[in-house]
Amino acid sequence: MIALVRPVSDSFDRALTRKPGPRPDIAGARAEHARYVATLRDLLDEVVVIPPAHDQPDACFVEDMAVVVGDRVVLGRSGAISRRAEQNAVIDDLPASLSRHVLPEGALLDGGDVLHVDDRLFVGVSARTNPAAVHALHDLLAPDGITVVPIQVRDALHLKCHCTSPGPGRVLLAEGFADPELFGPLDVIPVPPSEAYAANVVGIGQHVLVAEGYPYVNETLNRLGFDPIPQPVVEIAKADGSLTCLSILVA
Ligand code: CIR
Repeated sequence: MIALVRPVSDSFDRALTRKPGPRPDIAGARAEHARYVATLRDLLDEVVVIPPAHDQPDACFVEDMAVVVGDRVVLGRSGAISRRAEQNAVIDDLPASLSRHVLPEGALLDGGDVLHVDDRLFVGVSARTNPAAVHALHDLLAPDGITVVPIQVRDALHLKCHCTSPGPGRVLLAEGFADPELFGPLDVIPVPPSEAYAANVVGIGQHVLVAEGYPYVNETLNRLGFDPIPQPVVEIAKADGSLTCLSILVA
C-alpha cells in the first residue's frame, strides 16, 4: 500500500474553516503533518509527497481531491470552488495503473464524504457533495458489486468527520451523527459525543492512526485488538481537518 500526501502550505493560516476561534499555527501544523508522514512511512511501502502549493491554503487535505476504489480513481469537482485548483497536482502523482473516471460536471464531490468499507460505499450528502455525485458513483460502481449508500450530513463538513472504519467489517460512528441501521451488516462501534472528533481514524492492517487525547476511542480500539497510534492534530483540526483528509491510500 502507498500513500499520497502534500505538505502544509505557507498560506495554511488562511485555510477554509467552519470553526470559530484562532487560526491554525503553520509551524505547529507542519510538526503534526511531519509526525503523520513519519507514521505512514513506518507502516507503508511508500509515501509519495506531492509538491507543495503555497498559494493554495487547503492543499494538504489531499483526500478531498480523488477517491480510490480498488483499481479505479474517481475524480469529482470539489464543492469548495476555491479548492478545485488543487486537483491537477494530485492527479499527476496518482499511480498510472489506476483507471480514471471523471464524474459528470454537475456532480460535486469531496473525498471526505466517501467511506469505502468492504462492498459498501457510504457517501455523505453535504455542503460539498451532492446527490448527482451519489448517482454517478452508483452507476460506476454497482456493476462491480459495490452498494452505494447515501447518508445526509448535518452539523459537520464531511461524512468522515465523525464516521470512518478502523478495519474490515467495522465502522466507528459518533453517536447521533447518523442512523446506525444505515451501515447494514457492519459492526458499528459507537463513539460518545465528547470524542466525536476521534471517530475519524486511518486503519492500516491492525494499526490505526487516531487523534491524540481521546482515551475512550483509544481504549476501545485496543480492546478490539487494534494497535492505536495517537497522532497530534490540534492545529490541523483548527482548519476543519482530521486524519483521513491528509492522505490518499492506494492498495
Ligand atoms: C476545507 O474546508 O475544505 C478544509 N479546510 C478542510 C478539509 C478537510 N477534509 C477532510 O476532512 N476530508
